Amino acid sequence: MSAIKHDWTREEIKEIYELPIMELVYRAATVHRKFHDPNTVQVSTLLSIKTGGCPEDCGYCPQAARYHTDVEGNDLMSVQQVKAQALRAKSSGSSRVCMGAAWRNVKDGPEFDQVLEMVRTINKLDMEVCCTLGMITEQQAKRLAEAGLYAYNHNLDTSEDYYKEVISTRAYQDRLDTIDNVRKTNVTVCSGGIIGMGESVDDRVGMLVALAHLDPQPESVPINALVAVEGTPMETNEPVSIWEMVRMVATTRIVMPNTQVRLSAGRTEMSAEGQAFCFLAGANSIFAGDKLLTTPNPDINEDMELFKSLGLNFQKPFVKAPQPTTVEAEQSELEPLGEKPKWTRPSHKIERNELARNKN
Ligand code: SAM
Ligand code: DTB
Ligand code: SF4
Repeated sequence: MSAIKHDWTREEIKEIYELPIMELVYRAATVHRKFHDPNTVQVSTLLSIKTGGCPEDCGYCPQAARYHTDVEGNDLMSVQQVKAQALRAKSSGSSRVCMGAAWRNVKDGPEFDQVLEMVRTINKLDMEVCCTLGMITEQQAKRLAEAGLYAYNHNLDTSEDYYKEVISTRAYQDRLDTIDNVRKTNVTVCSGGIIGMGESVDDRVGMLVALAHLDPQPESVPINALVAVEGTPMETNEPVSIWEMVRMVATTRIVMPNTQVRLSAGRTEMSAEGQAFCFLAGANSIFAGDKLLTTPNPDINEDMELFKSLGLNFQKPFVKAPQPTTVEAEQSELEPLGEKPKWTRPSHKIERNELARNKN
């Protein structure tokens, strides 16, 4: 149906990733211009609607309860609090609100019903709504779609091989299955990963192969630089250099030409020039707001200044896909099935995760 290439090989992607930077950026910028307006950037505001206390062992994450970080666990935010934050985000130019919950997976019940109400509320503000709530079943994806969800974020994070060295409480296939469940609805897919976790270039390439082979490819691909948080197993990881970020962004742009490549975590460590290089290399969206989920992000005035200096425009909502309609809870035809999905729990030992857990 589409002319998008999906059958990228590891060799082809690695060859692109390792091009001299000037050649790489030129090629990426050329693809970028064919598929997108290079002066427009989509802005999402992140909102941590349920922070901390997560049962998973993701080695990068400050919200995993087992590690000794300063993150304080909170209960699920109220719909009114979320609405107020969404209005603030809208007034500062955001076209999308992305709500994150420190959950392993979604469970049917009052908390999920409250999230569905948040989705309805934000969609009615004419903003795109994204959720990142962990693993979801097909029925849960359908209920989110019915409420008016625009996008679901679920990252592959890294290659299938390296994933086993980062997380032991779930498997790569669970990530792919959740993305597949989202694909059974009209909700768009946001899936990307993190660099700087100690992975090799081959792992970065492996992740891009997995994402590029999805058909359709994700509408949005976040590229995060690890935020090394004290107390997590990756607390002492070396920061990634701006050139690694540029390479990753440019390669993503070339192999997924139609997607919005999101310059995600790690922007506080980048200069304005570094970020401009990433936009030139094909990044065309960012997360805005003083905070990501629990870690700092450039403040909105800084981003406004950056957009002004670079002559960038804010992308309006619903230019890439139409606004979903919201079905009210009382009119819903979808029952919670009360499923007990069999998400995997490989439970192999990851030494650095164990060390961080047992540290006092
Ligand atoms: N609990 C849900 C899940 O894991 O799918 C949703 C929230 S989770 C925090 C969303 C994503 O944030 C992760 O998949 C990971 O890519 C990113 N992330 C988490 N901690 C990070 C860190 N320290 N640095 C960079 N990215 C991070
Ligand atoms: C994504 O890829 N990055 C965002 C969003 N999706 C949910 C989250 C980044 C989190 C960084 C660590 C933190 O602030 O807790
Ligand atoms: Fe939990 Fe998500 Fe953090 Fe993993 S990334 S520990 S699932 S909040």
